[in-house]
Amino acid sequence: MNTSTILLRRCSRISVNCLWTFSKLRGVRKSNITSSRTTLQNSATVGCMHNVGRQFSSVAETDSRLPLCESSDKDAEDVVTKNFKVIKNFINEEEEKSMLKEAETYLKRLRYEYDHWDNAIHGYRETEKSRWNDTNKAVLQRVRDAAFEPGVPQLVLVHVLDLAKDGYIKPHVDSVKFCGSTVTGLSLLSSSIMRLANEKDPKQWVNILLEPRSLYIMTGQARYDFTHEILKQEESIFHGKVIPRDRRISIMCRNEPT
Ligand SMILES: O=C(O)CCC(=O)C(=O)O
Repeated sequence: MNTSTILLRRCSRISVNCLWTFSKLRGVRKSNITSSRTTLQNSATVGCMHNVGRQFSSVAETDSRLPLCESSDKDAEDVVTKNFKVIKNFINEEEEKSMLKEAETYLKRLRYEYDHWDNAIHGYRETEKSRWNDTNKAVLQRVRDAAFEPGVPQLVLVHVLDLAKDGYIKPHVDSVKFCGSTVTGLSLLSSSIMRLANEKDPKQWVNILLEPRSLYIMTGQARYDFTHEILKQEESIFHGKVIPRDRRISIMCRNEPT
């Protein structure tokens, strides 16, 4: 798969005019993408806080859960907590460095792109990789084992997306033509906030804090019925606190479309 397939995945169900270059991934990139195994340790299945009119009320929190998300309302939160999982510290710092090093060998040859044709991502460069060194292969296998049930056909290529400090991803749903029910991603380098919003009613939203070295697993309704985006620096506020954005690299695996 080359750059053209990534873009097509990203083309929005809504914005139909996808060029046949570089973007199958992001199916619905709307202007204005899990089956989760619960047995993994250190997994913080989003414990959420409603944020209505800046009155925070704690919901579904237990001592072992961190408030990794905030939401507009309970309905949105219910859907997302069932279909979106964050596993903190899925990889250690050494593994992070190793993934970065290998991704960087290719990324450094690319320029960050702005004003992209589909207006979907701002300030990014990306690639898809099938060959990884043995250390990183083992990490990716752990990712796949955590996200996909045994036997689920998966896309062989791993998507590497490098967002600059001022980069951001607009709301979209990954194309159902090019991507199956589950999207899983390792976040490297910088924290960021992923916002999921109900496609039919964007007032229903959930913000999820993605910390470096964490893994998210998005599936089902969160993948199909909610758009996802990575908030830009100016909007990167979580529970009233600024989450500084810096360069962020995500390493994503997906399953094949059904
Ligand atoms: O960077 C991420 O974690 C999400 C990327 C994304 O939304 C996409 O490639 O469609």
